[in-house]
Amino acid sequence: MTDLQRTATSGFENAFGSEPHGLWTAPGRVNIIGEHTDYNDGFVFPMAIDRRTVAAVRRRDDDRIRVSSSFSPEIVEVSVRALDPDALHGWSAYPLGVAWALGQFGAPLQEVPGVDIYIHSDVPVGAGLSSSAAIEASVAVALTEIWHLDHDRRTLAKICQLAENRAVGAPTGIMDQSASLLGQRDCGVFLDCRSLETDVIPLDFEEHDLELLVIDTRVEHAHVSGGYAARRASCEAGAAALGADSLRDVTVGDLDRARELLDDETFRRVRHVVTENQRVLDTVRTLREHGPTSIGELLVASHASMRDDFEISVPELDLAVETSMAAGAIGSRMTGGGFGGAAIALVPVALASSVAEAVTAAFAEASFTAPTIFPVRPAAGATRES
Ligand code: GAF
Repeated sequence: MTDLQRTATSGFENAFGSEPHGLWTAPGRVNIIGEHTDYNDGFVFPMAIDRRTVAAVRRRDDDRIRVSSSFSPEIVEVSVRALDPDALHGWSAYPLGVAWALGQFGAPLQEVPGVDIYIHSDVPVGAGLSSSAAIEASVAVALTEIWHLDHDRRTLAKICQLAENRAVGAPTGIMDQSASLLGQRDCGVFLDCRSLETDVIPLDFEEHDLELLVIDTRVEHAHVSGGYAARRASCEAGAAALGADSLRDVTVGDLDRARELLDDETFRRVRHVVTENQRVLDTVRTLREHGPTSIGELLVASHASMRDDFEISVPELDLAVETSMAAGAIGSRMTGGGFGGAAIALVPVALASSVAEAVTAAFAEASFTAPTIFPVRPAAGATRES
């Protein structure tokens, strides 16, 4: 048993006074490339990371569902029969939202037994590494098993997304939940967010003497309000003005026409999504043909597009990218929804410490909060551990 699993087990015992029946875990993710393309029916290429959330769960004999966690000692209790997405608040909206959303996809909530759930995680919260999707996915796989449901992973991703959209109130796409549920060790998940077809692509960083660093700027972000929803609205307005169902149907060749039809800001939002979709396809092709050392320019171009056209970067993220590139990274970009959170830097192993030192020094020089920098590996998706 890992330390994480041991802590989750003892946390469960302290909160509920008995042993869990099982431990289910799900990873956070970094997105290699394809940002704000998921809710535009586009392409994304994330990977699950070796930071995980544990859901320790025990089936009950009544209809109660109780949740507690290591980041909030309160126990929230409701009846499974009375789950209501409008009545859920705070962190418990994630696990309870998943239970509710399973009901929307056919789980007989009037009959299933209650459960006690304790959540413990080493996915940093607010860093843009999908700590929320990791909670959702760990609870989704646990309840699927305990309630004898029969959903495949793609359906579970939709269920988790529904929980996030409806119970938490964040208008996110399906990328994070898909990465957490479909990730595989040493691979990235290439996902077509329209068809939900996936292809698992090897990310053999080690073989190429590469390491993927996460640079957590510690500028916290949230997607329930503000910029994320505004960007989504701009994309929808842009697609409508161009007569397209979604920006997936707009190509690089349509951009001249888009420039004439749209106001400057909407045009730049559209151009980011359209060119980002193309960069995802180019990244996957380049990886297949030439391996990970060749994707750096695409990562940097993606960051520039988010900084200049989509305007979701912050000075800390720009500094992390610029400094890591100057210190020898092969590629670097902000990852996730933006407005804070983390950047990734793909670096030769031999330069990993000097890149990290250079970024830390540059942050100190700029009087920014010290970043947290750590390597991540492509990891397996949600699973039962014991
Ligand atoms: C967040 C969202 F949750 C994802 O759905 C995705 O839109 C991402 O931001 C941006 O690519 O992580």
